[in-house]
Amino acid sequence: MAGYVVVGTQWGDEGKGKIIDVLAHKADYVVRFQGGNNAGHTVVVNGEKFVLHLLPSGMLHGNGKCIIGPGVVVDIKVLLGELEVLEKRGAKVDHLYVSDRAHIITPYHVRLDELREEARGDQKIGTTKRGIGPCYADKITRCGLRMVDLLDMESFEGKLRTNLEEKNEVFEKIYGVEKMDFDQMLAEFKEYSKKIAHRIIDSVPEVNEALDQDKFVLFEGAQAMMLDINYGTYPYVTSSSPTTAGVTTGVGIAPKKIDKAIGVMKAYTTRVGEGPFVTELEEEIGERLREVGREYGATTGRPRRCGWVDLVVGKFAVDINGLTDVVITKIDVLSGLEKINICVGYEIDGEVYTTVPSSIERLAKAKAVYEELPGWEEDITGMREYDELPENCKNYLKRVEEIIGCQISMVSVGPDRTQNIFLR
Ligand code: 2SA
Ligand code: GDP
Ligand code: MG
Repeated sequence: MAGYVVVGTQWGDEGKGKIIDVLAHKADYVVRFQGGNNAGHTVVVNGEKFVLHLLPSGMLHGNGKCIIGPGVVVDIKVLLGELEVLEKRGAKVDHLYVSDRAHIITPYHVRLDELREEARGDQKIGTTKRGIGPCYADKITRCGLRMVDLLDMESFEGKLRTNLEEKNEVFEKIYGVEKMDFDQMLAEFKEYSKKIAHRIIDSVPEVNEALDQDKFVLFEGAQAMMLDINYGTYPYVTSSSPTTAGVTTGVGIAPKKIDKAIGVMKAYTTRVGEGPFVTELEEEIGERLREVGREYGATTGRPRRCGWVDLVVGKFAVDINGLTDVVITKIDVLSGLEKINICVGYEIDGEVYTTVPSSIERLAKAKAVYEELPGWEEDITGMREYDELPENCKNYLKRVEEIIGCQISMVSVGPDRTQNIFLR
């Protein structure tokens, strides 16, 4: 046991939350490394549903420590709200810590996200409007506020004042909206500081030491490969690196400390937000996938766009993340379909490619090249052994494995933490 990473291989919502929860019962640490409360990770325990946004999906086990790592952006109000809700529902919450290096999402980031999206009109990204992009932008332009700043409110006050003065200029002059009030914002942060200070830690030495002692540390990815700032469908991406590479900078560990890279892949594809989606199905089957798979945003409630599984994307995710294992989820949603398509190439201007182009204009032109596989009728949600699965379901899994070139080690056949088939 050592460092395991769980990442999304498509456009998010593959069921990472469920898989992390399944693995977390043995974990000494569960650590988030990027993103923020744009994430919506669902965990179902004995029929009871929990949706976690900032809290790591290992929270519900309560044995290991859960850490919101240095690479995450934190909306403290949301974090305190989530802790309160979880505590009210009877869960343990004292094992949650936040890195002192994590950046803080402020109300002006949220407002900027909303205003920019509005201003882009039909060019909008389709963000979750949680302030994620503006917060990461301030981090990179070196004017961000970090959790450690909350431990010294005097210097925090000065930094907040400078930042808000600049943002207020933007609000007034560019967007023609009212300024935000400094005193009120500072008072809010003073309250937050009192409530959160005891959870702020320097997680870097602790996590490194845990890995050196062969403890089991689980790194939890949010969003996914195709939303990656460098390799996703730019600009229709999120503002962080949801890949295994993001773990090294987002937690402060060396690449050699990652022993397993697990990619979660939904048996079909969904996307929420704008941007090209080659295998999208707008007609009846897309609608069926959305209804049977209950494909609605776990944070915003937006209906997710649905389509066939895209193995050009799958192979890309295996390569970029160096995946050692793939977990296939929601394969139960495909039961009852007579034929199942898997996308094995993109046809662009008469040529067939098996790689993802960097240009979204070219990607938008791509037509999916499909291989058609026979479906199965059986309800597989109660199955727990590979041998019980219908032959056509096994064939689907074998074919996916062959094309992406990575072993499938687990198959999820329902939302509950017990609905799994372990292959290896
Ligand atoms: P942002 O808010 O700046 O990160 O948005 C940029 C793009 O990233 C997408 N994005 C997501 N895609 C899928 N799931 C996400 N989490 C929620 C969920 C989403 C929801 O679990 O369902 O509830 O709507 C997530 N977070 C960000 C986003 O759609 C933009 O395309
Ligand atoms: P995440 O963002 O990757 O954690 O995924 P979400 O929680 O946003 O979306 C996945 C949805 O599918 C949630 O509602 C889960 O409860 C559900 N789910 C996860 N695995 C399975 C599965 O194998 N079968 C079915 N039917 N639902 C699943
Ligand atoms: Mg989600």
